[in-house]
Amino acid sequence: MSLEMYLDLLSQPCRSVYIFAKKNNIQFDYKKIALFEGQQYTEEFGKVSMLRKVPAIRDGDFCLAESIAIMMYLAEKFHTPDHWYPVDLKKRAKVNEYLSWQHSAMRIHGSKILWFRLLIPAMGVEIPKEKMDLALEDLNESLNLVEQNFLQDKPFICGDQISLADLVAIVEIMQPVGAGLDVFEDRPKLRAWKDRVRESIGAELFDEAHQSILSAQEMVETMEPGKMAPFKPKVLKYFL
Ligand SMILES: N[C@@H](CCC(=O)N[C@@H](CS)C(=O)NCC(=O)O)C(=O)O
Repeated sequence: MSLEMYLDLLSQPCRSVYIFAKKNNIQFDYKKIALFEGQQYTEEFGKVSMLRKVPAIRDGDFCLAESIAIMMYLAEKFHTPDHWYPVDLKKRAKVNEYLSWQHSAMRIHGSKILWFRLLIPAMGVEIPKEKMDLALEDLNESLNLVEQNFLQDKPFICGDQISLADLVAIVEIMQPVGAGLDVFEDRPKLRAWKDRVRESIGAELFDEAHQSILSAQEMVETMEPGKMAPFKPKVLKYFL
């Protein structure tokens, strides 16, 4: 049975897994789980992901959730080039350092901007200015840390070559871009790194994977009224 990947490319962890698999020529069956259609709640998907979140994979009778765990599994199973997830103890530890940090920092703050600027207003709720200001402050702090502490003056976060740290970082940073925020404005170093990462991944694959997030504003504008209503209580409880 072939490797199945359950994804919605609006989701940042899904884009990381998708790009990683495609870039490394890992063959898989793409199973779209449309989050705004509520497909994560189907009985069938519950058999793949006990967490009912994407990304998730099924490899034969083995199911796995969590993007980072999935990419580590794929890196080891398919022996992807060493620079992605180096075998060297200290190099791997530096990749792990970013991957451990991002969950509660870059990922959450980048994603919050997409919800605050685009998706929550589409539910008919305006975000109070002070909450938006705080969210932008958190985002900027995380961007500063990526730029000044993780990247420093190196071409990539862990040295001369792209690793899982850069891949995960860039897809997180693209999330607020989907809400129309140019996070690269006044950040030439970050922009140059983004261009290097895009080139290393391949511009075509990078752009294809980001197509749905970069058209998120259009998606919201053309959405049927009430489409987001079922998600509203959960989303507001989580974010506000
Ligand atoms: N830490 C997880 C996060 C997974 C996650 O939160 N996925 C979201 C999309 S970004 C999801 O499936 N949400 C569906 C829901 O909560 O109903 C990972 O890195 O894979």
